[in-house]
Amino acid sequence: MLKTYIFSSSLYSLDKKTIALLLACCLQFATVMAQNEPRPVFPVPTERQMKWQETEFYAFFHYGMNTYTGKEWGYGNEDPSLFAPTSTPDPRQWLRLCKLAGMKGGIAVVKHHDGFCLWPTETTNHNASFSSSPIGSKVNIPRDFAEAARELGMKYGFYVSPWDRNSALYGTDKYVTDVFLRQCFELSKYGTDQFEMWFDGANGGTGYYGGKGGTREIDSSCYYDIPNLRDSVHRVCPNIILWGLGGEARWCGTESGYTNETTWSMGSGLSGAEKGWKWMPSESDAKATSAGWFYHDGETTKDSETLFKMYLETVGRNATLILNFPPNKAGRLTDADSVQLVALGEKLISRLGTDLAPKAKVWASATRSGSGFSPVNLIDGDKGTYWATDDGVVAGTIELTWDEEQTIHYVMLQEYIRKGQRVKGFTIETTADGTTWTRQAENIQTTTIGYKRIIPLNGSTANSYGEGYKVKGVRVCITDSRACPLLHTISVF
Ligand code: FUL
Repeated sequence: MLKTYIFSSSLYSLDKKTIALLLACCLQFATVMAQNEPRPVFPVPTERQMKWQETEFYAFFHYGMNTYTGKEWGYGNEDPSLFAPTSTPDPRQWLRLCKLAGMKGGIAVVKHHDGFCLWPTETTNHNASFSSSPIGSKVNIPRDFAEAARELGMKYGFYVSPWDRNSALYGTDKYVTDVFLRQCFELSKYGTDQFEMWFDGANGGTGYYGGKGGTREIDSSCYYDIPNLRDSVHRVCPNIILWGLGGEARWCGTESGYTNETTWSMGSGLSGAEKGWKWMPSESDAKATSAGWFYHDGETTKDSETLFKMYLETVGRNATLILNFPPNKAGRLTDADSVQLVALGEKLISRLGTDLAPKAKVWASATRSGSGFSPVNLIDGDKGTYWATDDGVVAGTIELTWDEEQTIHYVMLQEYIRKGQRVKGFTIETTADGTTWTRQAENIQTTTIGYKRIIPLNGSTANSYGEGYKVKGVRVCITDSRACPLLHTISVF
């Protein structure tokens, strides 16, 4: 009663313009309801997590003091003069080659655990400008890397090791406020359009620590003041994802370019968790070379077929892939890297570059009532439109058929994850004659989909291309879902 009175008395006091605005809002609300838009199933990604997810495949570049000392983890006592590139490092070359391989961006290590910074920071003398090498002292990787990325239309970000084996302050609060957080902010001056900041969780304890040596134990869940860091960084770099310690995307749990066939974007580790309460999408970090993250003489580069398999086992399983190519002592990727990168790019284009779905006829066993949820949305090339079923309908079949026979190798599925990751089970069938349907890739666990799932129809990621299947139709049967399934794309290659 009281509420009604307050509402109606305040309504009388509103001018005509405001009432018109209110009515327009009500009308818009009614229209949305009429369209029967499905409710989200929580958790859902933030806008910046969506943009990050769409980056899919990007490079990692481990370059720094270790490149010259041959180590993987410097102790922190290395003389800056040891940093002596034989020619000016060329981030443009790194990124250009990775772009040819189909990558959309890259992350450069600008400070590893040895604390040596590859830009003229005010936070420590342990940085490149203190190198006595004439080339080394002029190095500024974040500046050149960001410039190159912008020029090439690629995304970029930095790896800044929270653990610092050089700093005398490491282990005290002063290290966090005066060194680590300031370094993060210094880096924002090279561009606020960064897409990811990589915060590794390693904290091996021992180090040089300004000559004091010994071990420092910290509790990484609170030591780095991550919530404060995250809020402050987002204010400056609105689209950045703080990976790892930053808590906005997770480590998939291996460093081999592999994640489980079932990968939820909630929870942790290889599979995530269907009932996880936080959106924490998976990233897989992997080496393209035979042993270390940094360049070491004598190491070899994996061949493009192996790299393609890693792509299928990460990007094709609802994770992103960050693939490491270590620049050598001249600050360049090697010729062997270049050969495999170009070959990988060619494989991605020839195997996953021509989608046959848009020229198919599409049919679904069930479609949500209201307007805008037609199965045609699955092949319209628009990630903003999707097919859906009615609330309570958690299964459905979608058929793509062609008049002419097609030779196909892969099926790619994408959920409309803005409203949550839903699908719990699906199968794929093909037909050669348009009548008899045969289940394909039965050995693959076809559970959830998420942002992207790629199924090699022969069931093998190692030897996925093969001869292909001559078909006149493909069927995707959604067998279970947390709520009505929402798919925005089906592609057939
Ligand atoms: C690890 C680090 O300790 C390695 O040196 C490397 O940087 C890798 C990507 O992350 O945890």
